[in-house]
Amino acid sequence: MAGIAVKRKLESEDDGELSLKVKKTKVMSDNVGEEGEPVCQKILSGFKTSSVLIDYTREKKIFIHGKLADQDAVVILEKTPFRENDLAEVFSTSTLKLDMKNDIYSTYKLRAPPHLNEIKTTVVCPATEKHLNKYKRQESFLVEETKTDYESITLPFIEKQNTFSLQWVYNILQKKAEVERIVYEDSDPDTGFMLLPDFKWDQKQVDDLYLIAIVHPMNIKSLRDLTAEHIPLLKNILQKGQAAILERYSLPANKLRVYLHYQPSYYHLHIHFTNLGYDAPGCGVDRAHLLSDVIQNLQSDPDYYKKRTLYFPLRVDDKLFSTFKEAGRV
Ligand code: M7G
Repeated sequence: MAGIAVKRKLESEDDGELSLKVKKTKVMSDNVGEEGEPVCQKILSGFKTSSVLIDYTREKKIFIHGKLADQDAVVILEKTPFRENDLAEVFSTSTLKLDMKNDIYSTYKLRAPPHLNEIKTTVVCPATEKHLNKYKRQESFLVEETKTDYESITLPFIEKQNTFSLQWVYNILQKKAEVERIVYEDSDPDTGFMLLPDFKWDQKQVDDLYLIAIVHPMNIKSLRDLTAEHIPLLKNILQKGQAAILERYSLPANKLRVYLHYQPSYYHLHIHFTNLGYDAPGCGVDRAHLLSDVIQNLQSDPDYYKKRTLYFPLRVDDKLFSTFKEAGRV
C-alpha cells in the first residue's frame, strides 16, 4: 500500500512531465525547435547513426554514437520500468497478438498505447571524445593510486582540465538549469547543497530512485580533498538529504544507498542517493564509497583521504589511464 501511495504522489506531482519540459527547453534553446512543437521527435528524425557504442540487452538500454546537424552526439535509449498504477490501463487498452499456445501456456505481443510505452531518451550534443569513450564498451583495469600518485599524476591531470566540463553543475548551482527539479536546497556557502534528480532517473517510480546532492563550496574536487573540516558539510548532506527524500518520496534512510564515486567523472563534489533495492550503475565496491564510512574515516583521521592508497577502475581509452601508464603505474 505504501509503495502505491508513493507512486501516486509521484504521478500527481507529474515530475516525469516536468523533467521532459526541462529537457525540451534545454534542447530548444540549444537547437532549432520552435515553441510547442514535438521537439524530441524533430531532433531525432535528423539523427544519423554512426555506431552502437554499447548495447545492454538485459537492461534494455542502448548507447548510440551519431551525428545531429553535423555535430557528434550520443543518444541513450532506455526502456523504463513498469508502473503498478498503469497496469489497469495497460490491460484495458492494449491489443494482443498471439505468438504461440500450448496447453496452459501462451505468449503474445502486447501493443500498449504510446503513453504507456515511453522510451527514456538522453541526448548529449555536441558530444566530445571523452563522452564517446565514457559510453563505449571497453576493457577496464583496477588502478592503485597512492598519495604520491595522486599528487604527481591525478591532480596535475585534473588541473590541466583534461576532465569533463562542469558547466552543467554551475548551471544548477546558479539556478540557470533544472530549477524546477530541485528537491531540496540548503544555501549555506560552507555546508549547503542542492538535491535534485540525477538525469539517469525518469522520476516515474521510486524503485530506481536516483538523486544527486551538489555541494555549494566550489573548491572540493573529490574524495581526495576531504578532511575533518568537511565533516559538518557531509553530515548536513546525509541528514537533510535523507529527510528530504523521506518527505518527498516516502523512502526512509535505511532504504537509501548514499555514496561518492572515486574517481568521479565530474570534479565538483557531489553525493549519489539511490534506492537500496536498485542496482544503480556505479554502486559497486570498486567505485562507490559510502558517505557514512567517509564521515567515520575522517572522524578517526582528519587526513584519511589525503594519505590513503585508493583503488578504482579505469577504462583503457580513459586519458587518466594513459597517464598512469606513462608514469609506469599500471
Ligand atoms: P560521477 O560520479 O561524477 O560520474 O557522477 P558518473 O557519471 O561516471 O557516475 C555524476 C552524476 O551526475 C551521474 O550520476 C550523472 O548521471 C549525473 N549527471 C550528469 N549530468 C551531465 C547531469 C545533468 O546535466 N543533470 C543532472 N541532474 N545529473 C547529471
